[in-house]
Amino acid sequence: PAATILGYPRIGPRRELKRALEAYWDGRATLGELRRTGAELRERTWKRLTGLGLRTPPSNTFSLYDQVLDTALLLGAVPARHRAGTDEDTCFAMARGTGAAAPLRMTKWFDTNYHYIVPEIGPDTAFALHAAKPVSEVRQARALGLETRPVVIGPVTFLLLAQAAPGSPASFTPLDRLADVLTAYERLLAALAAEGVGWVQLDEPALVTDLGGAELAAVRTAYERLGALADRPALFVASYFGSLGQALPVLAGTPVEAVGVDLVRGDLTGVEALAGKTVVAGVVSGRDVWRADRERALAALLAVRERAGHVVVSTSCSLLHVPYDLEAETGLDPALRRRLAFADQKVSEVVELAALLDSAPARAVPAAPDRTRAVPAAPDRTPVHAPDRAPVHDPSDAPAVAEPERAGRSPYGVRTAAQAAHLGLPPLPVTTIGSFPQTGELRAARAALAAGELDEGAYEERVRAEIAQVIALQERLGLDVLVHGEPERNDMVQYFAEHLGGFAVTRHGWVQSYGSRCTRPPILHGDVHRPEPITVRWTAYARSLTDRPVKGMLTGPVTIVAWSFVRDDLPLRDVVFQVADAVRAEVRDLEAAGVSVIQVDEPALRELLPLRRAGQEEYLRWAVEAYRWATSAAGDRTQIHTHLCYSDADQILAAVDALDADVTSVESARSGARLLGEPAVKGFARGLGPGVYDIHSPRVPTAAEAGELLEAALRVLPADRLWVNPDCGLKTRTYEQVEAALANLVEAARRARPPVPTTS
Ligand code: THG
Ligand code: ZN
Repeated sequence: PAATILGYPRIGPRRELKRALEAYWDGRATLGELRRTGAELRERTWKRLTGLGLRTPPSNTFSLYDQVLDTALLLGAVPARHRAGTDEDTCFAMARGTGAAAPLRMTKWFDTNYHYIVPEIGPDTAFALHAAKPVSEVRQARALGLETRPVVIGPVTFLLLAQAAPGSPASFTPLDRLADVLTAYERLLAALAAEGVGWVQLDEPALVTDLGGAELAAVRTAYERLGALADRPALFVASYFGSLGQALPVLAGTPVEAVGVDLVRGDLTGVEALAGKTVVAGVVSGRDVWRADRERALAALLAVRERAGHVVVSTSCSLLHVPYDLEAETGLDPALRRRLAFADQKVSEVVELAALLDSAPARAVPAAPDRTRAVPAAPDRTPVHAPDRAPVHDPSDAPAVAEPERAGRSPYGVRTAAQAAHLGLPPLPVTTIGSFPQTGELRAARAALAAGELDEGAYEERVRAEIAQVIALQERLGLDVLVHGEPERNDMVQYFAEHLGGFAVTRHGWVQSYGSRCTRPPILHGDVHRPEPITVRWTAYARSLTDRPVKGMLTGPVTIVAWSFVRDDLPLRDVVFQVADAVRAEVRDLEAAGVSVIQVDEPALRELLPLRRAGQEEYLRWAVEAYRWATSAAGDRTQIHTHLCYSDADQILAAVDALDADVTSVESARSGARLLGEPAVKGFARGLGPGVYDIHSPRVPTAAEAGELLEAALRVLPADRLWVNPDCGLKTRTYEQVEAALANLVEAARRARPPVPTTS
């Protein structure tokens, strides 16, 4: 049968698109140059994919910023405030804002570390097809002699991911506009048919979440209407990140020609309903970097063929979430390397599996029930690893998962008294989230160290000098709890991975996070252990420079795991607890070094939340337990802080309270009123620092603005539990902005503090 993939990375194997975008945004390159880079990357991708054996590679998987944003542009769903002279400038205005217009919101793409731009749809949004991008990609490929399959986000997922435009009536939801959106999709299909396109892929990952009756009805309406079009390409509806569940029989009842199912995270339930259609079977994971287990994959493919008939072999989702090419990683341990597959290797796996399936005898497999077991039901729990992978887990040094220590810390009320006596902080203490601006000089020093051009000692001196400056700055500004500024860290997860056993890091393994921003997710491949303390010497050095408390800065176990590629031969929970053990040891060492405030961040707590409600409670239970295990080594006097990045933190605030951290800082500068209005905030029983400085913007808040947010917070929270801090780390800001903003925060806190009876 045929082989295909649902999508491919687009930032460029050497992040060529990142460079081109940032050059264009900074005015260092023309739009023509940016367009040329895009065209080169697309050409390279198609040639590569056909070279690896795909007959009809996907097109329109390229994006200058984000595929959901591209779909909004395609459908004409552009807020008036963002319209600009060119399509590209309109796109960037929506994504990044302009001097005059706030950008659209950005949020996580399902349970990945990719972020999409949230379209704004209102009752008056004037949909109008603007098919230039997919059409021109089809033409560009054809000029190279290649036929492609354009990929577009499907109408149901598009509307479910959109938010109601500001000013929409309370009863309005974007799905109310389904009929109008479908008219635009009909025109798109007609336009692609006129180009001679054979197949179109409509991505519907939202169908793997819990859908209600209205959503399922929308699926039926959408695909009956699009399927009924007389002159159209064949329709391939791709689902991914889980099982279709109730949406499967609904899709099966529509005239679409092909349905994509994720057989890595999902299973075979109900596939027989797809008999008569093509089943695009996602058996090669697009979410990890492990080689596929051929036998399991082949068994799943045979089962699909047996039950449904016509099969195409595919990846479980787009390869957007994995790095380009393992060949670029020459520094990896060969034993580990043999277990790995990046995007290009996964394309080859799909092609090879298709050939294997072709040569497999038609009825070689016993009937159904047994076969389903070949495909894991609970994807992130069940081993699907390659057969030659070394056994890595030694049960004898299993972490203390079974009985999380509870005796360690007294209840919050008891601890606060001990901490108040020990720390002697004023009400409304001012602090920061941890990182200070990363100067170009510092990045250059780290690059020089990696390249062997700077020795360890000189680098260490450089970092110490930076710490000393950051401490002096915070003392001068009058902050109450200081940080060392994290000049030694590249990325908060990469840094810990570099210092823990059981992880490998890559040189070129960049994966897009949003827009031009990428991360290099570490590879957690073995049992995690901490050979020696990681952060203690930097924090201890910072402490030696000041009499004020210095906060130790750690990343929490869930976040370290969520932002890494994780071994799949152990339950995720066990892996998280192994990391929690390492964090716990670090907490203990920091405390022993005299550090009395320790922040353990868990910004990805929400990210690993299962997409369907069924598994959410259990997940939150063990995720919270792992955090408490990591932090409960601290004594009562040691104040534990945590930080969560996203404004939708209110959705899981109950779980956040259960983390039992003494102080939690959250993003709220952009959405302060909304967050503070949440009942969960009123009920929040511990210290809270709602961000009063939006660090995602270059703007410096005035003391009056910060003061207003503090006054609003004081109406919901008592002064002895309220902290004053920015929204997030200061890494991406300049010192000029940070200095001015922090001075205003200190001023606002001083004004808002209740008058203190004078004693001296
Ligand atoms: N680290 C990791 N994942 C993350 C975040 C993070 N996911 C969510 C959130 N923060 C937002 N994502 C990013 C990702 C990357 C960057 C900023 C926010 C970024 N990256 C640098 C770049 O692309 O130029 C490279 C960083 C590096 O040198 O490692 O700025 O903080 N893992
Ligand atoms: Zn943050």
